Amino acid sequence: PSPSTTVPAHELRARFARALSDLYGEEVPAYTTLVEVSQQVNADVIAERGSDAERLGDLARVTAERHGAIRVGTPEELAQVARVFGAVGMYPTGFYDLREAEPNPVPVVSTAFRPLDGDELARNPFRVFTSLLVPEDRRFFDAGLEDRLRTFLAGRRLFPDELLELADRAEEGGGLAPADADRFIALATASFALSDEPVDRTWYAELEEVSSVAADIGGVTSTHINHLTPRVLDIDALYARMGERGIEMIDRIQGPPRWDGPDVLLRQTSFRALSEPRRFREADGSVGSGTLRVRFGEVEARGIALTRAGRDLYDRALGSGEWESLMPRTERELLARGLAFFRFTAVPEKVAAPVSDDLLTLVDEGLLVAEPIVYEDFLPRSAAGIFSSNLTGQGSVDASRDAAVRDAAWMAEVIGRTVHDPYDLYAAQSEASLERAAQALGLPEG
Ligand code: OOG
Ligand code: NI
Repeated sequence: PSPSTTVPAHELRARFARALSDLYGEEVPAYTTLVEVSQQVNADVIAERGSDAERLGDLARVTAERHGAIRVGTPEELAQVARVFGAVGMYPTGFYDLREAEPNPVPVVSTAFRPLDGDELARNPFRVFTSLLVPEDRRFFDAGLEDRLRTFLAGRRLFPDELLELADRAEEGGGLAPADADRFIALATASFALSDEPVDRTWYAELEEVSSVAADIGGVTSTHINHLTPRVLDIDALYARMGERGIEMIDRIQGPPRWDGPDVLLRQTSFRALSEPRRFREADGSVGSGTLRVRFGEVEARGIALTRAGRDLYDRALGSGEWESLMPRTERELLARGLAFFRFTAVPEKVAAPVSDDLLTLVDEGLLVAEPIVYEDFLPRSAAGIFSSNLTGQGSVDASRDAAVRDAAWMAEVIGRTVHDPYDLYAAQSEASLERAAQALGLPEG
């Protein structure tokens, strides 16, 4: 196709996000309530606080913003997911080992597929938290169950060949011709719909004994989006309003506490998974009906991205319960102590010789404006909390048995793609802005 008729990756991504949101709204009506209440809260916050409320993302972006979550069973399936998301400009970023999460270990390792750079995020910030089952982890599964899981998973196909071929073509060409784009969106969206294929009741129940996440992944023949999360500017207000609407939320907001200092990282909460009718294959071969509770709605508020040092401090502050006394109360202190990431712009009108070579002095003198870079990723402890608050049982874990070593390098190897390091992405964004600003101020390199 000629470039002018190509639907570019960012437009495919925006359409894909909208199509999934429409689908999930039909499947889980409480999600639609969540989106409505989020939009009301956002409008109220802007009315009250003005453009200051948009410091971490303008209203257009925040309104369109969603993250979803899916769960798959094998590295091959994860590699296919990577092709589908690659077509819409979403790439694996970050590695989360939820098997290590205390007090709620989950037998998965995860990454998030998301746009990498600021311009792409601004166009459409869709991201999908994607978890991969680890059946070889002996703390959860014995060798016999691992074998049967592998056989079951090897026999299913999550994505039709036509979808994967279109995905590859889109990623190679940076987009698709309009008719192919329509087909791609339809096939991709359908792949994440809840299937009405009967669930084998005995098999599902056996897996549920070990972990209900294992059952949701390995007990059915397809994958499905299990929540979709709008972004909100005041999550405490949202939490209260959902309660007023009669929707039962989990008992807390995950992540940092509410306070009057800077918003950092990510705060999340969710409503409990709803009971949904599903068809079951019974032991005698007949098909009956029943319900499963796996899909839920979640909402999040995003804050500034922390550096590694900032993240260490965050973990200590949260773990010790000394949040108020350990965390800096101002963005300026976060910057001064190198705890958070900022984007810099120059104000050349303010230049008066001599120009300092100290970053903080430049900011204090108004020659540089420092704006927070928003956190685009996830938090393993919150993720495990979100998983577990929606599980039916606690499952069984034998901590004395062998874990399989899994890390970002392993994941990159099995999917044949780079797993991007979030810290590197934020640092690159910050450094690039600083270089441009330094040039505009006529400062020497470095
Ligand atoms: C993923 C849970 C984690 C988040 O926002 O931290 C998550 C899942 O339930 O599959 O989505
Ligand atoms: Ni989530």
